[in-house]
Amino acid sequence: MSKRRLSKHQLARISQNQRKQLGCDEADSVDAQTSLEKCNGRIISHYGQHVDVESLLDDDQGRLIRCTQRSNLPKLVTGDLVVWSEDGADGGVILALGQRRNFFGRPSPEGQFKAIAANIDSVLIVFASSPTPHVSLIDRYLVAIEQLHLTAVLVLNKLDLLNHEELTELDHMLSPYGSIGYPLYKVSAEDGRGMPELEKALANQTTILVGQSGVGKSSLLNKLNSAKLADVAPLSATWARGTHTTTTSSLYHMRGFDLIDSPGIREFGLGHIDAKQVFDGFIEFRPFAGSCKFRDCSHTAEPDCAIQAALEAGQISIERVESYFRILDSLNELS
Ligand SMILES: Nc1nc2c(ncn2[C@@H]2O[C@H](COP(=O)(O)OP(=O)(O)OP(=O)(O)O)[C@@H](O)[C@H]2O)c(=O)[nH]1
Ligand SMILES: [Mg+2]
Ligand SMILES: [Zn+2]
Repeated sequence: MSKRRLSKHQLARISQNQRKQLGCDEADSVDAQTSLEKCNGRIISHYGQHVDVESLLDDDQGRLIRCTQRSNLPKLVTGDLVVWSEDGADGGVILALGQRRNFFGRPSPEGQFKAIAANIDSVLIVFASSPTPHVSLIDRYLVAIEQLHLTAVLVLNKLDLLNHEELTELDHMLSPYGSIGYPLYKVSAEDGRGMPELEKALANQTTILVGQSGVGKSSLLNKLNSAKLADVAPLSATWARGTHTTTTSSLYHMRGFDLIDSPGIREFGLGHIDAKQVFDGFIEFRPFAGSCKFRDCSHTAEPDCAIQAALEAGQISIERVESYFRILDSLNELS
């Protein structure tokens, strides 16, 4: 945070100049997303009423400014490009939101979609042997990621904790994902195993780390950096669950890539997604879409079902088909 002390008069002048330079006068409509050339900052962290913005101005690159936002703007998230200006009191105010290339998010408990991060290239789904991984959670993430046209990468962390038998069991659980074509990295944030390969995959990208609390998202972030960046805490002894240590999504500049650490979740709802989108989210099913005898085939007991035929032919896995039906059932429970 800047400790520069400027007089109110100086700050007002700078602010006025910035607005002129950015072609953003007071009367501009800030409801619409502004073109990216006008943006002079990026949100790197979000704290309730405030956001931390890093300056993208040539003579001010990287300076952090704590900003409030104009009330007519939508909810801003980490990674958003914005137009900001000094507020006359050592902080700033966000005037406009730059066009979002994309975003990642999930529904709030009330079922409304809530963006978590914007302008990202890929989503790293992190899981580990403890807390226990669930195929249905991975598949829910994949459906949401596919629906948003983002790239998914799977990361099995805490490899150092696994004996041969446990690793074989997890390999079995993960084998369908490799066949479908999702990249999978097996790593340890503890002893560094697999980290160079993972780091290579992150080059020149902005990636968000997601997953259950306690799987080691912040530990991976720290391991990929030479100094500690984010707090890490042990799992609760009673439940072997994470303790929700990270409470806000924050963007970090790493060596040749950006990472966004996000708060761990307990479950990932798909309240914002319909049955067709669930089907499309199982990308290996897509070649068979529209090939069933009946247009409204439920892929359960109808004759000449292309999904059942693909399953019998070993083209899709039973685990994924079961997971698909479990997710559909959970949508029906919600409605
Ligand atoms: N043995 C082992 N422990 C790990 C590894 N990665 C993380 N841990 C431990 O797992 C616990 C949770 O790690 P965090 O990095 O805080 O997990 P997180 O996913 O960021 O959790 P939230 O911020 O709550 O979402 C800590 O005690 C870490 O030291 C690993 O590769 N091996
Ligand atoms: Mg964390
Ligand atoms: Zn069918």
